[in-house]
Order: sequence, then C-alpha cells, then structure tokens
Amino acid sequence: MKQKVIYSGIQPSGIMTLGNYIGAVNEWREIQNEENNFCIFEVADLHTITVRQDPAALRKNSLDMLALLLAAGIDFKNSILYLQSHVHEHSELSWLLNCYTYVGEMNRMTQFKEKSEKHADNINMGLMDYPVLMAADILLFKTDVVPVGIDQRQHLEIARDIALRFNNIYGDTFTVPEARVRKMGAKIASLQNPLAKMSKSDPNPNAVIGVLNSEKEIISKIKKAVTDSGSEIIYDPENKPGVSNLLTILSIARKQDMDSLVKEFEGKMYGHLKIATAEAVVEMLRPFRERYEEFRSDEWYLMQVAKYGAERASVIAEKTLKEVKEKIGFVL
Ligand code: AQP
Repeated sequence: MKQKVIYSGIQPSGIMTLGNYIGAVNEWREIQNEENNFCIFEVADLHTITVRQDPAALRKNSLDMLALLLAAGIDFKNSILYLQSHVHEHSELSWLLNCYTYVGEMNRMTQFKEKSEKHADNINMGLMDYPVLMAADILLFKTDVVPVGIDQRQHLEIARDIALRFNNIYGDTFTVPEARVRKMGAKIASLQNPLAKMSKSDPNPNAVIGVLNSEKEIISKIKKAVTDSGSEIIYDPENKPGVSNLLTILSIARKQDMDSLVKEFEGKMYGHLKIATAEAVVEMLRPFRERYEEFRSDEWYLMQVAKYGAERASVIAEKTLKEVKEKIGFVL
C-alpha cells in the first residue's frame, strides 16, 4: 500500500501555547505512529516574518520550537523535521503558485482580514500571500493529509483550489490534500474570552497557557479562567463555551472521554473543574518540560537535526519543483 504523506507546520512566532500543543503537536506525534504514514513537519519561519520580528528573537524562537517539537516526541529520524527557510524551494514554488492565485481569493481570507486589523501599520504583501506560501509547503511534498486546527481550514481549501487549478491546466501534477481536523481540541479557546482561540500573540497573559509556563502560573491562569453563567458543568460549546473549553482541555490531558468526565462533575462547582483541569495540565506537561530542557541545552545537536531534516526535505522538494517548472515551460 502507498504511504500517506502527512504535512504540517508551526510558526516560531513566540511561545508554544496549550492550543498549539493540544490542537496540533500532540496529535502529530500520534499520527506519526500510525501505520503507513510518512510525516513531514516544518518550523514555519518564513511565515513568521509576515509580522515584524526581532532578528535575535526569531533565531531563538526557531531553535526553541525545534527543541519543543523534539520534546513533544516528534521523531526526526522516521519523520522529517526541518526549518522552512533551509529549503529554498518553498519560496520558489510560492512565487510560481502566486501566478495561479487570484487577488480576490486572498482578499477573502479571514486570517488576512484579522491580522490586517491587528497589524494595521504593517499590512505587507507577505501577510496577504501567507496562504500561497502555505499551499507551496503542502504541494511541494505531494501531501495527502494536513492535520490543522479550525483556524487553518480556509487556507487548506485554497491550497486544494490552487492544486486543482494547476492540474487542470497542466495535467496531473499535485496531490489534492485533505484536511484532518481533530474532533476534540481543534480550537482551544482563550481562557479570558472563550469565544476566541487561544493565541500566541494575545496581549493578556492570563488568556494563554504557554507549554513552558511554571506549574504555579498554569494553576493561577486556569483558576482565573472566565466561565459561564449558571453553575452546571455540562459540555455545551454553544451555550457554555468557557466550561466546555475547560472540559475539553481536561478530557485531552487526562485522556478521558467526555461522558464520563461530565458524570464525574455532576453536582460539583466550577472551582472543582478548574482545579482538576489545572492539575491534569500540569501532569501532562511536566515530562514534556523536562525533555525540552535537555534538548534546548544542546544547540549543536539542534542544528544537526535541522540540517538532517532540510537535506531530506530538499530531495523531495527539488524533484517536485523541477516537474512544475517543466510543465510551465521553463527551459531547464
Ligand atoms: N487555539 C488553538 N487550538 C487548536 N489548535 C490551534 N492551533 C493554533 N492555535 C490553536 C494550531 O496550531 C498549529 C500551528 O499554528 P501556528 O503556528 O499558525 O500558530 P498560531 O498560534 O495559530 O499562530 P498565529 O495565528 O500567528 O498566532 P496569533 O493568532 O497569536 O497571531 C496550526 O495547526 C493551528 O491550527
């Protein structure tokens, strides 16, 4: 049976949040262990500069993210793990795909609209072009499946449209990728606004749990989480988004199904749920944090991992890019 290519990425734009961990990275580890999958994971540093970055911080955050992914159990030998900027074919394919993407399509992207509002002083072309670079990431590896959180669904649709458009003009070239959105945890909400996603760039530190936050910080933030009116603990994301967010986090951290969890909290108060959630998150992250310190302390090792990943990614990327250029009609 043909191996399935799985591709996903994360930006080194700051800390890794509990949302990133639950919605993406934790699942990557599981997918990587499923039979017949070949996984490729990128630290998406080219995407990161769509918002202005301090050079020293970008370098540090990129290595931090690499160490975080290793600590989370990403297997850099069986899967491919690399820094996006080390594989130049991403930028090159992105330019080519730009010529098969319409400005109107990019204008409609929710993330572009949101980020344009948030960074009104720097609405650069890269911000608008973000989905095309993401399409290039995915299509370069002839990806079958892309695990994403709900926030990235629209971008994946565009990647599919671009692939289909190119294939229609030039014949079968790209694999048309499918999204894989997890049933539970695809949108971990902000602890201070349960209607918004938990975001790296949220200015309110109480809204976001960083995976490297101390146990004390995690407990304090979850205790301060905004809950809903009433006192019943039920899973109802529409009417009780705050409580449902905590239940989701608890269910994933404890690997316990939602029905038995809700039963366990029958007749109990929100405070009980908060304490249980905080304890479960602390437990889930403790071994991860310890492993992180080990990986992060050896920068030479991290650079070897990045180099090894980029070399293997480049072999595939180069082949696809050559095929695309040939089809377009460039003299090779
Ligand atoms: N809150 C979330 N719940 C579930 N999944 C999430 N993801 C992000 N936030 C949540 C998923 O994590 C992966 C990596 O995403 P990213 O690097 O684009 O990170 P981000 O935190 O979403 O970065 P942003 O959007 O640049 O940060 P903000 O919003 O702070 O400006 C993706 O699979 C994503 O779906």
